[in-house]
Amino acid sequence: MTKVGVILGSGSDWPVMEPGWRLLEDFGVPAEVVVASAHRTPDAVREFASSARERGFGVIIAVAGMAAHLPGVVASFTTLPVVGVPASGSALKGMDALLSVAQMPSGVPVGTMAIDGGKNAALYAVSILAITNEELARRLLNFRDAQAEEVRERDRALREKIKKE
Ligand code: RP5
Repeated sequence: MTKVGVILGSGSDWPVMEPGWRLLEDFGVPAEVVVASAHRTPDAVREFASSARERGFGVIIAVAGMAAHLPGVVASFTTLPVVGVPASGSALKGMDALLSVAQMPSGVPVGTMAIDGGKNAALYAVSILAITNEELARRLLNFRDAQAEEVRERDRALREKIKKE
């Protein structure tokens, strides 16, 4: 199956991506994670991104905080879809990363997730792969059904609690 590549600007970004990583595991999507910084180890970023397509990746999730040039730099080295996740661990609480991920120059797009949106990034990656994978599309529908049932259950529980009070 086509793989998802996850690139973190720092090991400290892992908690942002961990829920998404678990989700990829639950969906049975093969994924690889690498820590590579656009500023501290730019050669590693270039190597990972420029060879990603030929190594079987179909989409790349790039997580970074602060200036967050990482998703843009990754996108400059590949034509695979790149999903950027701004991380909140800065004095500006991720607003800096959000703006720099979203404001890419025309011609080199990066899909921008919410601040700390690692789980949605994983779901988005799965939905990209599901375009050509019916089994994954079926799992996405099951996920939505389970999610809806959870909301209905909370609705029932809250109404029940209020009635008793
Ligand atoms: C960014 O700087 C990283 O993506 C991380 O979010 C932030 C802090 O990195 P560390 O100093 O924790 O390595 O480049």
